[in-house]
Amino acid sequence: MHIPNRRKFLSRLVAGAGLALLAGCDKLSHSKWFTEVLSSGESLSKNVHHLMANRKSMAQEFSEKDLSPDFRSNGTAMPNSAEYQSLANNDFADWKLEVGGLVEQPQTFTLEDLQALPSRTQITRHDCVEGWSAIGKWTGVPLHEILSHVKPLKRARYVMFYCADPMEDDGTQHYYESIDMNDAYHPQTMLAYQLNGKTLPIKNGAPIRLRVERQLGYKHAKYIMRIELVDKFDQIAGGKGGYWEDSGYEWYAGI
Ligand SMILES: Nc1nc2c(c(=O)[nH]1)N[C@H]1C(S)=C(S)[C@@H](COP(=O)(O)O)O[C@H]1N2
Ligand SMILES: [Mo]
Repeated sequence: MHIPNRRKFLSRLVAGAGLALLAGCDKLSHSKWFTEVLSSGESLSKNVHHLMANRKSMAQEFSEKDLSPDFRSNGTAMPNSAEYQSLANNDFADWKLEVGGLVEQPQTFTLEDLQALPSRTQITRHDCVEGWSAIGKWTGVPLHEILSHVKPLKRARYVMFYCADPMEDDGTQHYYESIDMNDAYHPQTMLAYQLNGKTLPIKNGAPIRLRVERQLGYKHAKYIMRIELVDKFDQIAGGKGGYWEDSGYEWYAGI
């Protein structure tokens, strides 16, 4: 059988990509040409294609008419912390987001800084494991914009989000979450500062909350105070990468 060169090239490329992917290498999936090769669908082994397509796929987006009349709050509705409440009393003018860890250029961003960066708006469905869903319109700064400013080191594998709300009365354990670099660079992953065209309400995570659309509700960290890039999280808090994960929820809550 005659196999054109391009086909040969592609099948070798894809075989390699499959291995890289299984080895946890995210580099290829961030490159534009690779995504284009993938979407050509040419010569792809079914398994690799399935795996990659799922990890690159967009969550469904809806239209204004689908919006839920009220986007309910779940979990914390007002962080029980003096620091947070004084920031809130001043409309978060003094709030600063620290982004550090395994990056070349740690940086802090004010809310104004974040709002000055390119923004994105999307209407998506939020699914909570407690059995409710809501459709909301989110506006925010794509996380990849932030990452392009701080420049993650090659060994960074996860993005940690540390939140303002204490989860125990003694104030030691705060809500936190983590995602991998694949979700971090996904076009729909954002730090949202608006819900349904208005300033994000406190009950939904002001001043910013994560939207990571292909994942269940508990991954969408609200009240984010600090972001840290790490290569592992087994030494952080309960070691499972998130507040609910530490008590048994799946770390990977996506498709
Ligand atoms: N900081 C923080 N983030 C959080 C939570 C929380 O209690 N604290 N609850 C999570 C859960 S279980 C869900 S379903 C969503 C709820 O978001 P909402 O309050 O905007 O509905 O936020 C998630 N992020
Ligand atoms: Mo949830």
